[in-house]
Amino acid sequence: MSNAPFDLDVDTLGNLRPISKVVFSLGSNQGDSAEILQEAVDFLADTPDLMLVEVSPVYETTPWGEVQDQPNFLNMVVIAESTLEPLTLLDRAHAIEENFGRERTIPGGPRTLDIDIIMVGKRVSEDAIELPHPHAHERAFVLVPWLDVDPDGELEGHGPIADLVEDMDTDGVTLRNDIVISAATGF
Ligand code: PH2
Ligand code: MG
Ligand code: MG
Repeated sequence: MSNAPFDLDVDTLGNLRPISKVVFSLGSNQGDSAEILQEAVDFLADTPDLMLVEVSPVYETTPWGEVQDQPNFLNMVVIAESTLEPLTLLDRAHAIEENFGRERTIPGGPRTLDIDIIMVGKRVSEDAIELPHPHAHERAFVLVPWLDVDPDGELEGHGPIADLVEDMDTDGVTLRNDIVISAATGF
């Protein structure tokens, strides 16, 4: 995917807001995770002023971080174009999580659905959301599926995804091509 249209991260068209490339990471390790991911993608696709561009394959991934004693996750990445502000995108992500009964008990613990905003164009740290996501560059479960659908992609502040993946341990990240998530991409 070329980065060309997303370089237009300025308001050149009067009242129209700039279109940004948005990268979401989705994860689930509770409930029917494959079904939850499909429905989450549908909810993202139904969001006004947000158009899906790419939906990655699904990976089964071993738990990353402090909480190791929990089931494997299913993870995937969705790339979109949007004129929405990062905090509006975050509100929408939280609303979709809540629809699946997401509970915020153990940080980094098991969840029915997690939607993380990895990047919004070239935007950096906003009030209530750190951009790009502070851990994205070190998480194979984010970068491996992202690379699949955006081989020329770059993580703002960290460089090409391909280089980051090449230098990282991807052992715990396994393609699940038996799970197919579909999306009307609009293209
Ligand atoms: N999410 C976390 C913590 N650890 N590990 C994997 N494999 N996948 C996740 O989505 C994940 C995690 C916190 O959001
Ligand atoms: Mg997360
Ligand atoms: Mg989250």
